[in-house]
Amino acid sequence: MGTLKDRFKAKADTAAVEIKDLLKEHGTKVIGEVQLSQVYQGMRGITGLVSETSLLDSQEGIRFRGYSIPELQEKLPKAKNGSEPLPEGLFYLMLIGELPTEADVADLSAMWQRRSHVPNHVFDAIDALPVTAHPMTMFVSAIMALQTESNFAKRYAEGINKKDYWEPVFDDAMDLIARLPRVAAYIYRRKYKNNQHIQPNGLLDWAGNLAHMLGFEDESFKELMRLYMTIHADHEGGNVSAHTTHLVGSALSDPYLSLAAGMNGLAGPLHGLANQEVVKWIFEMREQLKNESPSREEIGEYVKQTLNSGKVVPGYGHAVLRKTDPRFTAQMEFGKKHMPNDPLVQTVWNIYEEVPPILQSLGKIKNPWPNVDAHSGALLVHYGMVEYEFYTVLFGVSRALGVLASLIWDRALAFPLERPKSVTTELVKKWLKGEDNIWGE
Ligand code: NMX
Ligand code: MLT
Repeated sequence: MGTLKDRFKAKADTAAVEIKDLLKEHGTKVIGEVQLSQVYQGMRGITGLVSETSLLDSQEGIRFRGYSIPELQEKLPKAKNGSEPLPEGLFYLMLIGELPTEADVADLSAMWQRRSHVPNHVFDAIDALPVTAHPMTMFVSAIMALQTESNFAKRYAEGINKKDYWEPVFDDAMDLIARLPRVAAYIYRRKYKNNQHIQPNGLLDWAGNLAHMLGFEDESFKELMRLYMTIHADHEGGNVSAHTTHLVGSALSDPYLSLAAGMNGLAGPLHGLANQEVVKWIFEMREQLKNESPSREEIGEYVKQTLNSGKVVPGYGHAVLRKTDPRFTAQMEFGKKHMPNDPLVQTVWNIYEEVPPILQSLGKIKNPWPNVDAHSGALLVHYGMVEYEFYTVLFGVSRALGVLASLIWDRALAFPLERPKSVTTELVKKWLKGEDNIWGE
């Protein structure tokens, strides 16, 4: 069967020929219309990207290479005595397009273990920041410090042939994924655990080892990390972190530069930072009400107060989804199994009852349902990880799986520099008066 790299190369070569033929025959087909408002409103609904690793349906939610989250939970290999999927398996699926065997997943775990060494200067770079710096600032700085290790940057400087770009990108992606858990755990232990670090355990799987290095030995926390790292990994290509990684990679910026850019996008409160915002918002509600278990009526009043002060309700709404996010549901199921009586988790479920009708009543919000971030923090708090500013780093470690698998595909398929056209309002006004023909009318 060959190495993972060989398997990927065979898949990519076949796909490249298929795409070439497809474009030769159908390349001039028109796939849609663009309205002026879409150009001003975040390009919603404009298809402009190809991303092979996953596809989002507004009603159904995410499918990774055709598999829904419950299907992944059923079909992907698990840890010994575990019941959640191993994220190694999801990465294999996203990269190769086929379900892995137990042996494929064990090989990937071993490969990431072998590549997991983090050079000292990366820890020095983190240490150079004040301990008060946000964990995402530390995370992005560490990824940038790791860039000294880029195979792609070295090979490009030596004059690599463009048909071989994918190969050092593959190696950089593997190295990065292997190293991120150590980096994340270092940030957590430095900032919150008095700089008391925990050495990796070479016998554990990638997510289990992350849990261990963070300092959580509870078996069900390890299971949570496996589920968490699986469900946050990818959300098709247009979300801010995936799109940014892809865009920056299209300039042939190496995977370290590209991922750091994507992670800067993930650090925004409308994207991945929403997970910290949710728990912060609930803690503030409990503080204001002096009540650990607010009633549904109290929650409703607090939601209205949030909206009246011109703020968003964190964890609710989505640019594409129009139903409850299946990633929320998967976490709710985990909560029901492992911690049904936890007061914070129950509050998250009460918020789920209370928020959608209120948002719906405003008439302008396209999706009143919860997204992935509405639930994740409460599960972490249950195990004692109360430091909510750290949560987006966990999201980032997981998101690296999807965006880096995609980046390998981008280079293997020789996708070009991304450079859409922009216009000025002045030009739009001229076009509307018939004084300019920019859109051919
Ligand atoms: N609370 C209050 N207002 C909202 C919310 C919300 N949760 N969601 C959307 N709106 C508002 C939005 O701000 C906009 O208002 P205005 O016309 O005054 O500018 C209006 O409703 C229409 O927005 P939509 O078209 O429904 O949503 P859009 O696609 O622009 O934005 C989000 C999507 C996700 C940015 C938005 O729903 C939001 O801000 N949600 C809260 C933050 C959040 O949970 N983000 C995490 C997303 C998932 N992730 O991990 O990335
Ligand atoms: C994500 O996981 O990237 C978010 O749900 C945002 C998105 O898909 O736009």
